[in-house]
Amino acid sequence: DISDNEVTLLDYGGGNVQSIRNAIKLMGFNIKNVHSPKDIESAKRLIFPGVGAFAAAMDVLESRGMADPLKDYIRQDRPFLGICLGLQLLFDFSEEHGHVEGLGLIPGAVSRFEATNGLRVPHIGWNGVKLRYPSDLLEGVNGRHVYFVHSYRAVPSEANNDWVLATSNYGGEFVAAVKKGNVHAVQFHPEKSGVVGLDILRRFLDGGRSSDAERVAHLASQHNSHPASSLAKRVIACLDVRSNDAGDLVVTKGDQYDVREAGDGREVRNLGKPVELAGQYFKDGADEVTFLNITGFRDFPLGDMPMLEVLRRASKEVFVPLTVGGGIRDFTDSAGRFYSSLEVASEYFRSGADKISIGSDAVYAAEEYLKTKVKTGNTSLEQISYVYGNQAVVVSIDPRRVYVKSPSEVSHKTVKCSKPGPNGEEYAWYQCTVNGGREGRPIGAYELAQAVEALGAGEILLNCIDCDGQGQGFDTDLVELVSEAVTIPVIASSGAGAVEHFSEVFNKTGASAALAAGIFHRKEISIASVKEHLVESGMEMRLV
Ligand code: 1PR
Repeated sequence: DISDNEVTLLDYGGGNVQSIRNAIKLMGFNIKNVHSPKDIESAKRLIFPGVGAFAAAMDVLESRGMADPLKDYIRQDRPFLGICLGLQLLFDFSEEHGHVEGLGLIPGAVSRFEATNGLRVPHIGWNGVKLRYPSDLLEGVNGRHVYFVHSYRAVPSEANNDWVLATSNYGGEFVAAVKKGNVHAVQFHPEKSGVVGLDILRRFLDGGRSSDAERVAHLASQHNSHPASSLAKRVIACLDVRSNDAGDLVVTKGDQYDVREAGDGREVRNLGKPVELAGQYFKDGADEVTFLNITGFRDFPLGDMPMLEVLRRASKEVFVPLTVGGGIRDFTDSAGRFYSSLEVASEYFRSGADKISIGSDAVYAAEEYLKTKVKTGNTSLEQISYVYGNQAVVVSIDPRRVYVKSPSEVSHKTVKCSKPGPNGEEYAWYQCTVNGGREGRPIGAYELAQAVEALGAGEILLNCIDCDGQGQGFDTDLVELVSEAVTIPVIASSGAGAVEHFSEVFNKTGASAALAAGIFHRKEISIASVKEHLVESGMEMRLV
């Protein structure tokens, strides 16, 4: 039977589904794409990875005549796995963009998480799942962490009781998985939930057809259980990538953003190969991996094919979320061809990124927005967020500390410093920079964070030039300042040198994640030891 290792994928072109493709291929399955309603009718197994906005997805399904065949397929109780929006669309309606009708197979509404009482929205990260009754497909996730990224969710009710298989908690109980017969759908991303998630796909795909599938089954059965009942803090490994002087793409690491060795040659520091390191960090238990193409501001990334190749290869072995940044902006090449920032981002997504990160261009967008108070919809940030959803758009901030004697000296929001400045200054503001810290701009980190949230950022990657590579700890003054400015999640970055720095930043600030580079590259501290320390400090972490 030729369809024995074939799965039909309903990809309506709404966004970044490369990860699910990679995960399916890892299981030894071939993908048959849905081009017409007939492909749904003839499917043997159907995976529906919904991405993007609810209304846009329903529009596409209806305009291509796919909504009815999809409903029929599900009503006939044929093997189906919906993911994320692929779960939400089964419900009656969504409140995303007003009131939009869904497929109406499951009673209930899909509504937004409320960003009250410190709840950060989108809900991004590893949360625990609780099964209501045993299930072959999802047995392995019960009481474990899986990866979620969404702002809307369905809630369990009397009316949909017979569908709800599993729930999670984020400011209240929400639907994590539904099931009826052979029809399953999950709110989380199995393809980005490490071995636990891959094992769900393997089970859906008849146990898989590859040695990788066997390995997944083996590893999944070995997982010992740790308490998983809420959103875990994330530990992120970051790889700053650029070409060295010989033209090879290497992982480098700066000292306050200077990535060249001291001494005469001043070579670019080389800490390893990007794909190899990313694969290692995945195995070591990194909750996410971030690539920053740090010379992207001057070398156009679509001209930089090696970087895209790195991404393609890394995304075939890293089954936790991959974020990629650097060089996302409009660009005209030497032949006069114009590339929009959306095209650059789309190429990153196609190559395997789950989230993209914008640095310099977001600073210009924020400055303009604060000046005019008008959202033009034309900035890279707004356009990418509109098409891919704000949960896929990270803004990376590169601020530098500027001490002042009194807050009244500047119009930017200041903090009272934990440690006074060199001349006894008690306050500081954080000046945003562009082009890898080379140029300071007249905007503070607090103001920038608020502006980019308004323009559609779903998360903030908060670096600090003063702390970068120093190993003296995160700048908790800065992290708390920015955490207070926004309701989207904040990733603290720069300065990790000891496991205690991670507990410090989580205890003193509202950070949802902490990112480090140098200590992991130099193998001074393992990701596992960071997590063990955090568990001992009483925090819920995803352990592998
Ligand atoms: O402006 O959109 O092209 O994006 C450029 C991206 O590259 C930005 O995200 C910017 O932060 C990054 N970048 C540019 N230059 C550098 C540099 O180091 N010279 N790297 C750079 C940023 C900071 C972190 C680092 C942490 C943790 N590096 O990514 O990984 O500070 O380091 P540590 O744990 O060793 O202290 P655009």
